[in-house]
Amino acid sequence: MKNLPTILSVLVAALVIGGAIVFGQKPDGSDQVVQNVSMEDGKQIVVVNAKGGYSPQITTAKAGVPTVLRLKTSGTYDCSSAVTIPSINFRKNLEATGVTEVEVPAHIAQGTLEGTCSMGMYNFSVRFI
Ligand SMILES: [Cu+2]
Repeated sequence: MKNLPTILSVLVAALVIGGAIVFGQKPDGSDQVVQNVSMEDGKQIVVVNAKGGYSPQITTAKAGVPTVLRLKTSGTYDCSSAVTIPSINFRKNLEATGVTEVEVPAHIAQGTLEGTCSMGMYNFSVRFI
């Protein structure tokens, strides 16, 4: 077991680096280091958190795939809970805490989908490439 200290130090390094990636996101969410795109039952799931703005602010996702935009709030009492996505005529006041799913059909999942708060001071975008 002479390699154990080496393995342990690699593990520690991985944890430190992993922690830096998870917590290294800039407050404005401009660095997309958090993996927020996944597949569920053949649909692409994009998670955007709404609280004091949107995070991540920019998401890159796959174009032409049926997509669900999952808007999550958690004690969100600021105006980022009032979401507008003009290109799909979506406008909703999200619950302060909850999950709202927005269907984005495959033919709409092209180019850039822009969302803003009702007053346009916060925004997020999903770039389908
Ligand atoms: Cu606002």
